[in-house]
Parts: sequence; C-alpha cells; structure tokens
Amino acid sequence: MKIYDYKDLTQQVREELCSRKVEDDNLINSRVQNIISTVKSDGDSALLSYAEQFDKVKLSSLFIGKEELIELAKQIPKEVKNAIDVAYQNIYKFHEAQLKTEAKIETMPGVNCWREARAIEKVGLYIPGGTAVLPSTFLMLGIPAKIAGCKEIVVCSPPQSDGKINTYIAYVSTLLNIEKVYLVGGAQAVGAMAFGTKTIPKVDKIFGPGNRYVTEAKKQVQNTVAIDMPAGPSEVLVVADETANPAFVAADLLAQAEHGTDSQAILVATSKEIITETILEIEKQLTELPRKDIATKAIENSYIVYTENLIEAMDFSNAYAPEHLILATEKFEPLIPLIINVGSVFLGNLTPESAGDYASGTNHTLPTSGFARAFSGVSVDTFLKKITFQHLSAEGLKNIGNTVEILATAEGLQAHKNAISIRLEQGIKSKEQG
Ligand code: HSO
Ligand code: ZN
Repeated sequence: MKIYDYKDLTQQVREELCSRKVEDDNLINSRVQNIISTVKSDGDSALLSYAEQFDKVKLSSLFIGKEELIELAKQIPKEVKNAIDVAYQNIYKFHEAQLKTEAKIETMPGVNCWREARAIEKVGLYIPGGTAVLPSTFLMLGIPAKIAGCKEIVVCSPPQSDGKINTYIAYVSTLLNIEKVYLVGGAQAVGAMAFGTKTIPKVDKIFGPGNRYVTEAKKQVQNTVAIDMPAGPSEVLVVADETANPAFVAADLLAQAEHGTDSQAILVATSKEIITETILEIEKQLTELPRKDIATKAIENSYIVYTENLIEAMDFSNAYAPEHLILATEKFEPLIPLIINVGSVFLGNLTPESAGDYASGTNHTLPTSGFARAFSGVSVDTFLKKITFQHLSAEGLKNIGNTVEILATAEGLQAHKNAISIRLEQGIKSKEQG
C-alpha cells in the first residue's frame, strides 16, 4: 500500500486519490444494451436462453414459488437461521422507527399544507449470486420495502447450477412473505424488471447491488424506471489515531478488500507506528483468508494517508466521501460534528463495519464512488413517495388570494390569476365555508 503524507498532497494528487477510476467499458456497455433490447423484444425466452448461456442451467421454470421456497428454507442450518432471525429483528426495529407522520402546517389562517407518504407500489429487488451469495442484502432491501408497505415486491436472483436458489435466500423469502423468487440474474434481470415479460412484472423502481453488468443495466434503464442509487465498487475509509488497535484496523480493511478486486480500503492515520503495525497485520491476516487473491488485488488498489491530526484526517475523509467510515479512535465523539460526506459511520475501536453489514440494524445499501456527497443509503424513505396536500378554507382563500393574483399578473399568467379571482367572486358563496 502506497503511503502519502497529507501535507505534501498537491491539489491534483488529492483529486486523483479521491477519484474512483472506473473506466467506462464500451464492451460491457454494448453487451448490456444488447441484453436489455433482447429481453425487451423476446421476453421470457430471452431470459431462459441467458440462463443457459450465463448461469449454465436449463430452467424448467423462471421462478420458484412459495411452497418450494418453504421447502428449501427448511434445509437451512439452524445456526444460520438463528443468526438471520437476530439480524432480521434488529434491521426491522431500526427501520420501523423511520416511518414518521408529519404535522399539518397552517401557513396562513385557513391555508393548510401537509405531506403524506405512500409506498411505491411495485418494487424490484436484485439479490446478487455469483462469487458471494448475499442473503444480508435481501434483508436490507426486503425489510424496508415491507415496512413501507410496497404492494408488489419482485425478487430476482441468479439460479444456481441446479436451477434452484440457495437455502439462505429461500429462508429470507419466507421471513418476508415473498410469493416468488425469479431465477434471473445480471443485466437481463434489470431489463426484465424495467420492461416486464410475460412472467416477470414490470416495476416502478429497481433496487440492489450487482456486478458491472447489473450496474450498467440500471444506468441504461433509468429513462423507464427509477433506481435506488448509482452503484460502484464497495469502499471503506478508516481514520485511526494512536488509540487504534492495528489488528482491528487491518481486519476492517481486509473485510472490505475481500468484497472484490476493485474494492478500496483506505487508511488515514495520525500515527506512524499505527501505520507500520497495520501493514504488518494486513500481511499476517491476509495469508489466512480464503479470498486472499481478491483481497490482495484490492489492497494493491488502496493506499494510506498520514496526517498530523484528526482534523486533517476528517478533511481528507470528507473529500473522499466514503461509503463507510470507521473512526478507529477512543476520541470519536468530537469528530462527529466534522463528518460531512459519508454513507454510514462506525464509531470507536469495537464497532467494525461487519456489524452494520449484517446485523446491527442500519442498512448496508449505501452510496459509493463519492455519491455520498449527495445521496443517502437505502432506508424506508427510498421505498416511499412523499405527496403534498393543501386545503384553503374561505378565510384561507381571502388571505392568500391577493398575493397569488399579484404574482400571477407579474408572470403574465392571466389564467392563473383568474383561478383565484373567480373563486373570490363566487366561491365565498359556495357551500364550503370551513
Ligand atoms: N459491505 C457491503 C455489504 C455486505 N457485506 C454484504 C457483507 N455482505 C456493502 O455495504
Ligand atoms: Zn461488507
């Protein structure tokens, strides 16, 4: 890992360190375009042939129904079932508290304005398969969708080579009371949910992480359907001072690195000893990891920044805008107000990102690639729309009428003015006097 000294960083180097260099891959873009248009024109038959081509399986059905999901779910090892149950409860508790009703505001006497939330009716959840099956992602998307009250939750996940899905995913479906899991992966799943096929319903918003094909597909269907957020490789930034534990810091950096070769694990530290010891710990812990090849490549893509104090460290973190920020210091409290750009924060030496990845309660679907400057992570809100309402009483109409007439006249919009004037003249006589 390359080490930079914060005080020597030129503006250009700083920008380079904060940029996520994911080159636009024209080959991936055109393949995805082709997959999406084939799914749009050929529907289910395209999905079956992509399953043969990409997932190496001849499917007899494009989905697994509820009864079979229940049967598959029974095969889950007890220990994993119990752990999923705990995670489910914590995630549920945390997200349930996000449902809030807002007060009605009387902006002028007789003029009432308020907002009400309504669930997005049809949502599509993409649950990745591939190198790591992620039942945790299913919890992180399915629970807020349920709490929001989405009517139809369409779930797509790539089939295993036996044409089924893994028992963990099946178990989570039963917890969420999901009717069907569609056996479709990759860009074809995104295309199917965006345009609909005979079997797969078209949805209003697509959620979920995925590989570069899935990410590119979500980008390409954005004119047709909403998406949760733009996605890039996962990343963590650890701010450490002399009170950090290098073994813990190394473990956190490696937890991020094992996600993918393009993941970034950044260390910003105020202590040279901590940096040296963390590097040694990374080398030591890396050799034991089953995914060490992936993690090694990701660590090679990553770097360390030495800063003289925590203020500089926080400044760098805000410029980088990480998906996850770990404050590996006993003195995290005064740093909280300095945090500006990040998806999710882990405070102190005993709070690893893994806790939030799986089970503490917060959501792990978070903005990457610097989008934390403008986006929030997934929450119940991401599955809702907020609709504004207003009501004018006769008194309200009288109170606001003249203001609107003047503004409409100033904008040269006579019909707008009339909509008020006609009511002021006649409406007061109408039945609604309230
Ligand atoms: N760190 C990932 C989520 C995850 N980790 C799932 C393990 N499983 C993105 O926040
Ligand atoms: Zn993770």
